[in-house]
Amino acid sequence: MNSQEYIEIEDRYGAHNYHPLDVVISKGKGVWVYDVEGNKYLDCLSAYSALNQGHVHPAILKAMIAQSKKVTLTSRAFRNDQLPLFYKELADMTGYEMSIPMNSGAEAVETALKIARKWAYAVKGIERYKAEIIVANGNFHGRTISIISFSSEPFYKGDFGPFTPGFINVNYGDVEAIEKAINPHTAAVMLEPIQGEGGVLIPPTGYLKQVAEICKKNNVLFIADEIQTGLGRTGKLFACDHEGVRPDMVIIGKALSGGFMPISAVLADRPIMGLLQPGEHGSTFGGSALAAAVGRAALKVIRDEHLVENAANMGEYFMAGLRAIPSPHVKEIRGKGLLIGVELKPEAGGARRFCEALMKKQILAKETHENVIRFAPPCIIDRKTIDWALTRISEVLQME
Ligand code: IF1
Repeated sequence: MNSQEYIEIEDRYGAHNYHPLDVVISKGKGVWVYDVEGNKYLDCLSAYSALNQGHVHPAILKAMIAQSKKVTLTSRAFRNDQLPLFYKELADMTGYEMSIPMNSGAEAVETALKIARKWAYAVKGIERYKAEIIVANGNFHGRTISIISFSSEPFYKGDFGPFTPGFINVNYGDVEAIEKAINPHTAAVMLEPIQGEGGVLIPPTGYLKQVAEICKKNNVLFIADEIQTGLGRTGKLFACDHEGVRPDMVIIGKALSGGFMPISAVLADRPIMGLLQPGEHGSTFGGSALAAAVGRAALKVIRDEHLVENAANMGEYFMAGLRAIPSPHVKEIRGKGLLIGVELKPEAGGARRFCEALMKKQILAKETHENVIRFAPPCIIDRKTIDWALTRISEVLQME
């Protein structure tokens, strides 16, 4: 079958909740993907940062196959011999004493919110069911009903109420707004250190640090959603590390499996994570033997291949190259590590047409919002490949 035939079947039988570029990928290797006609493309999205280790990383593949032959799922009713080592290796790598494994990012976000509410009642002594959690406008934390309840994007939310109460929205990047919103009922502040979906929005320097300090002063938990920014993407293990901030809870996902399966987790120290009692929260697949083995391998690749350092170096190189392009369309280029947004001028005609033009030149990138092209290749990318990409991106950014 050719691409067009696959697309027709997909459009006929699948829900239309996406508007993908019309490329039908049948193979991936490292930073490259191949469509069913055999055309080769550079992946500059990395499945929204789930592929920091690159497509089908051989070491993760090996671990996945080996574990699949032994045991995949025991459920958490029994123990398995992989999960303890996954816990331990996560703790060693991140410095958090404990973690809880989930599957999707949204599930891990829900988990962190539940823990924060429990902490509010059990530790802080907030009146039952009065806990508030402060979040930012422009956030993206997932698609569940509770999470979209505090989305500020009408399109994600509009048709799906009634909503979950207990969330307060403030403007992203505004320290005072958080200070003002905090009251005796405040349990937590939850933020993305960089808003990915928001358009790769980097808050003012010092924002995260000041928010963390305000939280500490007011006995409020600071929760960082590092699902997209974490595990090396921004040139540090966590984006919060850029400001030396250590949140009370960190949510990770995406690259925790290197793209092989949904694996997420919440990290925290014992006084917080230790609050969960048997039966209060769980998941059939979260922490499965297979997920734990794959997660271990994914973490090992980040360590062994120095992906954090490579993201920092290659990010700097990529961004300098982008800045050197004399484009009439570019308004701003911003980013940290290999999470880069190229914001186009409103009159450029939208980022979508540029992404389509890039696709014709074998580069897959995705627009976010109307006017931002996001470049986030796998963190294994090298200079030579970036040079190859820059030549093509340069042509596209200079088109009519
Ligand atoms: C979609 C966006 C990215 C996330 C952060 C939690 C989640 C995500 C910071 C939920 C997920 C994804 C999901 C995907 C598109 C994508 C996305 F453009 F929508 F915002 F990456 F930028 N926190 N992000 O970025 O994780 O439950 O999906 O595993 O929903 O279309 P999930």
